This record gives sequence, structure tokens and C-alpha cells, in this order.
Amino acid sequence: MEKIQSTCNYCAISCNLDYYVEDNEIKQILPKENYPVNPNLLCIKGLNTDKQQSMHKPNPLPQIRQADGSMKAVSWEEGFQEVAEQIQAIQAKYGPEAFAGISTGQLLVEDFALLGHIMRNHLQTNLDGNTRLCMATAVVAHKQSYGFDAPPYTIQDIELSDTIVLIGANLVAAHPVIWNRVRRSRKDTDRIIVVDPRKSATAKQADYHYAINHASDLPLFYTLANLLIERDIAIDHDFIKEHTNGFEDFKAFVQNFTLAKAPERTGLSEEEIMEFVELIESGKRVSFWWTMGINQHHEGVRAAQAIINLALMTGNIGKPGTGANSLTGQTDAMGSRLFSNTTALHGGTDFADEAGRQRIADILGVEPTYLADKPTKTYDAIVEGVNKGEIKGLWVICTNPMHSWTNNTTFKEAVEKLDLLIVQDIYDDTETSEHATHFLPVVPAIKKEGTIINTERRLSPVRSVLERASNEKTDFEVLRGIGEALGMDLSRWQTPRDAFELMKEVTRNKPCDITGVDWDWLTRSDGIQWPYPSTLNGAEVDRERRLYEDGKFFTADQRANFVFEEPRAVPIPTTEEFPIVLNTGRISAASWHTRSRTREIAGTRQVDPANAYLIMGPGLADELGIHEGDRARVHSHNGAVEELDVQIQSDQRNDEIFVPLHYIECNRLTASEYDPYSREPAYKIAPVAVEKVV
Ligand SMILES: Nc1nc2c(c(=O)[nH]1)N[C@H]1C(S)=C(S)[C@@H](COP(=O)(O)OP(=O)(O)OC[C@H]3O[C@@H](n4cnc5c(=O)[nH]c(N)nc54)[C@H](O)[C@@H]3O)O[C@H]1N2
Ligand SMILES: Nc1nc2c(c(=O)[nH]1)N[C@H]1C(S)=C(S)[C@@H](COP(=O)(O)OP(=O)(O)OC[C@H]3O[C@@H](n4cnc5c(=O)[nH]c(N)nc54)[C@H](O)[C@@H]3O)O[C@H]1N2
Ligand code: SF4
Ligand SMILES: [Mo]
Repeated sequence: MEKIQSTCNYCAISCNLDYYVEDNEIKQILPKENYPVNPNLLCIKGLNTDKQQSMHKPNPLPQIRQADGSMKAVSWEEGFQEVAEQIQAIQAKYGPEAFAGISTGQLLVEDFALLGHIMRNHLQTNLDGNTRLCMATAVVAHKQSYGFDAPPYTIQDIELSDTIVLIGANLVAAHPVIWNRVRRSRKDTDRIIVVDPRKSATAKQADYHYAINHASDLPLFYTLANLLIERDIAIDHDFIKEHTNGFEDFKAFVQNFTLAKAPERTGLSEEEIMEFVELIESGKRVSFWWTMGINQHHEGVRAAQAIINLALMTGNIGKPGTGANSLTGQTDAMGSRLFSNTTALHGGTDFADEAGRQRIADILGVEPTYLADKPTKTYDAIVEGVNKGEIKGLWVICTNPMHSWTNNTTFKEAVEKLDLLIVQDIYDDTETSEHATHFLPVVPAIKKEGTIINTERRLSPVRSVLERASNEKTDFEVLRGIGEALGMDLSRWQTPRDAFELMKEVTRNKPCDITGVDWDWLTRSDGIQWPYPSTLNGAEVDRERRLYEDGKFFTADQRANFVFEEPRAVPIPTTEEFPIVLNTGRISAASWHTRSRTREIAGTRQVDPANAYLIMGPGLADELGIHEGDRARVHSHNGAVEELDVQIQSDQRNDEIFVPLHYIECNRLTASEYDPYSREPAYKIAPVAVEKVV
């Protein structure tokens, strides 16, 4: 039996797997032994990566919508030509930006690089990533605070930390392998602290749970900062002086965030806040980890930076077991952030950097004027553009926005206005695929090759495990086909490996320099964290590397910035008419987003009820006369009304309901509200009213 190493392409831990293959069939999947991120660990999704397209397999040929509404399969040659002609016709008639694209964090580095080259450079138009729904907040926070989108940690830091602070992060469901590593490494004296309005599965297992009011992280962290400064026990004055900017202003600013004012602002008692302060003070290695409970709010960027500020002022950064650590969500979100050409040129070079433009143009074999010259329009602006009739064609790749976009009726309305909707997916029956005018079927990751960059900046290999049947194509091949049909010279982009070599070169001398990484070496490696420049001459480096160990950041003066701003009221607050907060997110390790993939895993079908449901506390249920198994009608402030099954949980708070995002009904109810700096949707808070369905 042949053993082939590859990477699980669900979540951002990006576990490595050994596939045992015989006669082009996967016989067994095991965690790659001692792989740094998943030492002998896997979750149900990774163990079932062979199930993709096992029950729901599309016709391998492109499908084109006919006048009578039916879909017709055509040859790939014809499909590429037709798609290219449609794109060109729209651009010729309405201008370049009348065609746009939306992608994801689940493609491979090489796919992103080529897609970005086609959309942003050749077609001179907008392409935003699904990472906008997810990581955009952390990206902006990192750039402003550290000078580059460079999270500091290695996953091992969570094991080395004696005081783990999890903020809006439900590891039990969302990062199960990391949670397992936390459990395995706990000593009696260690503390796990969870900050989450909801008693999540992780909060239930924590030593301390601070159930703050929704979207009140910013005043909470400013209050903690103020109290820590006043008490002056845990403040690292040397670090602040040597390695940061703006501390004195920050200190003056937070003085207004007194203990007395905190309960009203945060919902926590003075005792809880003092306890929290003392936990940070007594921690030897304090690490802060945040995910969507921070990113998906109206002031997510500043809240993320408030966490960074705490780490900076207490010197909890660049040392084992510390850090202000943003966990990513999708497997290659980090690859998308660096290589999709959306918010910076390939490899993180600013659009306006003339020398950088020349260098990248030389690498790609084009003129500098060919390269995109400004950041993409953001996802919300693209959807709005379609709704206004300015954008006539859209290419949706590896994401399912009819379901996952916030207030998703706005996406549905947009789709109805489009002349051209190209959907590229491994399934032809997702809510978005079903509306395609042109559907491009592709194979799942077990038949692809390329690179993934995980949450701790580790590059790992995706290698084709199974041979493809005739007409089956990879994302990379489809992108090439369309690119060539558009008239592009893709001679430097023949294979994913070529794309990888190009992308390596664009990172030269950048913080994310990977010029020293070798494709063949990566194939059977333990992965490698960036940076790994060619100047290391292939030298062996530690399996676990964190950034900022020398206290030097990526800003011009190499100092980290304290960034802060007065908190703003929640823009769409609860009212008498809509008195309940709708909170949304993940619910179990078994369910993945819009469930197109996890529906193929028998075990997950047992966990996921067929119908959309909400979780409600007993107090609210009593008040509404609702019992377990009843149905509830949810009225959203956005005008939508949905009926959902009810689950009552004894520890669920009564001023909120929680709806798993895995059902399309969830985002019919969410708001069109964004962080102003990152334009990330505030998925975690929408005012609703609930009544019993009689
Ligand atoms: N099984 C599984 N795993 C996944 C995914 C999946 O779909 N299924 N998706 C992946 C992706 S793409 C992502 S981005 C990650 C997301 O991983 P997480 O962010 O951990 O998951 P969520 O459930 O979205 O949100 C986490 C918590 O934020 C809390 N929260 C809501 N509002 C607030 C607030 O105002 N303040 C604070 N402090 N907390 C708040 C919620 O109650 C929730 O418990 O998971 C990844 N892993
Ligand atoms: N209410 C609410 N909504 C949310 C969130 C929330 O917390 N609350 N979280 C948001 C976040 S963080 C995220 S990341 C998004 C996720 O939202 P989506 O990205 O829309 O979710 P997925 O179901 O992962 O969609 C991925 C699509 O890609 C397809 N696919 C899988 N592999 C491949 C491949 O190799 N190639 C191609 N071309 N296609 C492939 C799948 O079949 C699926 O249709 O949801 C967001 N929406
Ligand atoms: S924890 Fe994440 S990367 Fe690991 S097997 Fe599960 S889904 Fe895949
Ligand atoms: Mo995400």
C-alpha cells in the first residue's frame, strides 16, 4: 500500500494526514506521526476527507444554463471559451469593474495566486475573499499594530502557557485538535479563562468564564488595561520603552475606564473584573487567543488591538507561552491573506510601492502597469454593486455566499440581477451553485496539489492522493483554462509548482520570506513556518518558531503601536420591539459551515438535526411559553421572519438566542453591519424578537 502525506483542508489547524492508498482507493487515513500541529490527533472531518464527492458527485464537465433554464454539459474547451467571452463582453459593455469575484480561504496558495493574477492584474477588477467574513479584522489589526499581517505565535504556545485567555473562541467546536492539546498539557496550577457572552462548550470546561455583554470586549479590555497600569504589578516597562509606541497616550486614554464604570459597560461585576486582573498579574506566561467573537463585531479591529495592547504592556509577546494570538478559521486563510492579490500585491507588497511593483512585474514577466494599483472593493461593496446594477457578472469560487453572506437575502437579490454567475465548486447543488449561469466542477483537495499556510504560519503540502478520472479538473487547471481563453500568457504558470516558485520569489526580503522552502522537501516534511529565507541555505530550524522574539516588529521604526479609540455604541441595538440578541456561530466539531462537505460524513448526519434550530435559555422559554421541541418564530430587525426548531439549554443566557450558522435560515436573520476599518460583517449580534409558533 502506498502512503501519501497531505493536509486536511477544513480548518486552519491544517492537520497532516497519511493516506494509505491501494488501486486508487483510500484504505485508511491516519494522522501523520508526530506532525507538529496534530501529534497523533485528528478530528472527524480530517478522518473523512475521503468522503468528498463520494455521494454527491457533479458531472465532471462544465455546465451552461440554457434559455429554458436547464443546464447543458459542454467540453472544457468550449466551457473556457464561453466563460471568457462572457467576461469580456460584460467588461467591454459596462467597464472592467462590472465583472467581480469572490473567493475564500479554502483554496491553495497557488490557486489564490493565479486567481489574483487573472482578476486583479489581467482583468483589472475586484476580487475579494471570503476571509473578509472571517479574518479581515485581524489583518487590519496586525498591519496597524505590528506593521505587517504577521501573527506572533506557534500553536505550541498554548501548551506552554499557564494562563490561557480565550476570547470569543470556542475551541471545542472550532479548533478541536488545539483543544485536545490544551487538555493534554494542563497542569493543576494552570488556568483557562473564557470570555464569551455564551456558555459555549469551551466555557463549560474552562476554569473561569466571563460572560460579558455582547460586543463589550473593547471597554472590558480597556478597563483591564487601566487597572493593570494603576496597580503596576504586571507592567513590563522595559519592553514598553524599548519596543513600543504610544503607551503614554494609551495610559491617559484608559484612565476613564474605571472599575466603577465597568459593570454597566460589560455586564461583569467589579469582583469578576478584579479577579481577571489578578489572573493576568499572577500568570507567568499569559497567552490571549481570539477568533470570531472579536473579529465579527462593529468594532472588531479596535477590540483585537485592545487584546494586542494587553499583551504588549505586560510583555506577553515573543516569548514561549504568550502572545496576542488570532486563530484563523479556514485552512488556507493565511495563504489567501498573503497571495490572493486583494488587499496588497502578491506577498504583501503595497500597491503604491514603485520598487516593489517593478520587482513583482519582473518576476511575473509583465509590465508594472499591468499590476493592480489599488486594494479590491470589499465584499459588501461588491454585493452592493450588483444590487445597484453596476456589477453584471460575478465569479464565485470555493464559497457559498447564498448561505454564508450576512443578511443573505441581499445576496439572493443580487444573484437575481446578474447576467453572469460563474460558480466553481466541488458540488453542483450548493445554494449558490444552483443559481449558476456557468458551473465549473472541480475535484476536492485529495486530487489536487499545492500549499496551505495554517494559523501559525506553517506551510504544508497538499498532494494528490487519488488519480483523476477523465475530464476531472483541479481549480488550478480551470483557472489556467480561463486565463488562456482570456488571452493571457501563462507560460510562467504551467503547474502549481511553477506558481509556488513565483510566489516564493515575490516574498524575498518580506516578513513572510519563503524563498528557502523547497517544494520536494515540503512533500514529506513537518511543514515549515514563515519566514524561511534562502539565506538560511536550507539550515534546519526549530519545529516551533514564534515571531518578535527580538522585540522587533515590522513597522518602519520596528516598534509595535498601541492603537485605541473610544468605544462606539452598537449601531443596531436591541429595542422594545426586538429585545433579544441573535448570536451565531459553530456548534460542533462535526459540522462545517454550509455543510456541503460534512453532509457526506455519516457521523455528522447523526449530530446535525435536519432542520434549522435555535438554542434558548429556560427563562426566556418560560416567558414565551415555549417547550423543547416546539417551533419558534424569529423576527429580525432586518424584516426577515424565520421559523426554527427550539432546543432549550439550562445554561443558555436569556437575553440571547444562539443559531448555528450551518443552516441558511441563520443568515436570513443577521444584520448588514460592518467594522468600519475591516468591513467584516458583525455576524454575532442582531436584534430579534421571538414568539412561539402555535
Ligand atoms: N467544526 C467546525 N470547525 C470550524 C468551522 C466550522 O464551521 N465547523 N469553521 C472554521 C472557521 S472558518 C472559523 S472562522 C472558526 C471560528 O471559530 P470560533 O470563532 O471559535 O467560532 P464561533 O462559534 O463563530 O464563535 C466563537 C464564540 O464567539 C462568541 N461571541 C459572540 N459574540 C461575542 C462577543 O461579543 N464577545 C466575545 N468575547 N465572544 C463572542 C460566541 O458565543 C461563540 O461561542 O472555526 C473554524 N473551525
Ligand atoms: N451567521 C454567521 N455566518 C457566518 C459566520 C458566522 O460565524 N455566523 N462565519 C463566517 C465565516 S468565519 C466563514 S469562513 C464563512 C464560510 O462560508 P463559506 O465559505 O460560504 O462556507 P463553506 O461551506 O465552507 O463553503 C465552501 C464552498 O467551497 C466548496 N469547496 C470545497 N472544497 C473546494 C475546492 O477545493 N475547490 C472549490 N472550487 N470549491 C470547494 C464547498 O463545496 C462549499 O460550497 O461563513 C461566514 N458566515
Ligand atoms: S482539526 Fe481541523 S485540520 Fe485537523 S482534522 Fe479536524 S478539521 Fe482537519
Ligand atoms: Mo471563518
